[in-house]
Amino acid sequence: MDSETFRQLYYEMLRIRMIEEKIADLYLEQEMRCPVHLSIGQEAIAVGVCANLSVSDYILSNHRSHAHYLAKGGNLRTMMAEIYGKVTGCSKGKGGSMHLVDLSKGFLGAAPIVGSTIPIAVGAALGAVMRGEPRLTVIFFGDGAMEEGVFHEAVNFALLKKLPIVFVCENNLYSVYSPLSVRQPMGRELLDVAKGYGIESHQGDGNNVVEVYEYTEQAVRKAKQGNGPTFLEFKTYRWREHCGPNYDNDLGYRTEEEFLEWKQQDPIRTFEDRLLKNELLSKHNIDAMRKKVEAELDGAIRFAKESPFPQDKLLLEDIYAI
Ligand SMILES: Cc1ncc(C[n+]2csc(CCOP(=O)(O)OP(=O)(O)O)c2C)c(N)n1
Ligand SMILES: [Mg+2]
Repeated sequence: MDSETFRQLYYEMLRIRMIEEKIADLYLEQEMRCPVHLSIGQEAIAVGVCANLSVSDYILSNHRSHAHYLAKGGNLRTMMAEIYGKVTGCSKGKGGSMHLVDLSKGFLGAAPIVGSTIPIAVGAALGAVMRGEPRLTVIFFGDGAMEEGVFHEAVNFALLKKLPIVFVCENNLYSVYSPLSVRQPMGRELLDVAKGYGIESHQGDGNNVVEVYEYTEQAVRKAKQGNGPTFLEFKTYRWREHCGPNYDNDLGYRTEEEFLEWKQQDPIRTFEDRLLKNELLSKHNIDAMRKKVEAELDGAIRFAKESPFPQDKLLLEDIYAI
């Protein structure tokens, strides 16, 4: 990996972090009226995976989709407008945070019904093969989605048809307030569940962007050579509450110690330390990057706030059910 790629990975993670922190701050104004599920703490997975994809490749996501959308090149202005419910939003203001889409960048969509986008991604991969298109599909989902039956059907079918798809499980250890220990038999890793289907599977550190990048690189190469799907499980941790801008460790479903341990493994700060130490990045570079993101964010927020709401007569147009 060259130094420019290292800097780019850092920039993409920093950008996503700053955007989501801004969303969290602005959420308190109560002008964003949709739920928001933030990926703060989980940025390395979206960035490390998407850095291997081209614009024509497809990705699909779930309720926690801002990072995926942004890492795939989705338009920030239309994302912000969507979260504000404005007609200029990427779903014309009718979807909100959990229904982002940017077809021009291969972001086919996101939906909050847990597991629902997994078979759609498999269908997208099958469609690409049937049309003879060289593109690949990545599906992002959480550990909770592996408990939906549709995950199991989808993996089996993708393997059977040798589809060019990469299954990326972001294992942040929780489904809302339920830890894996109350949802999975003791000692069984999610990786083992996937392996049971015979799909090539790997488990990596989801807070290490380079590790994520490298596992994905192999999976993408394999899929593009026509050798079928791969399952990747990346362990990580969500810093904020399941849904919303706040911290919720006081609720008692997880301990402050656990949270602080994971915070020590901040994917951005640990990578920053590494790059600074190896002189691949300077404090000056970081300041410049921050300023660039702030300017971009200011423009996107102004655009979103100044845009109109959709008119009543548009209510029943462009409505799709998946
Ligand atoms: C089919 C279905 N069941 C339950 C829910 C409620 N729900 C929304 S998000 C979520 C947790 C999903 O956990 P996971 O897949 O691990 O993603 P994470 O939120 O941890 O990123 C649940 C249970 C839902 N949206 N859809
Ligand atoms: Mg989870």
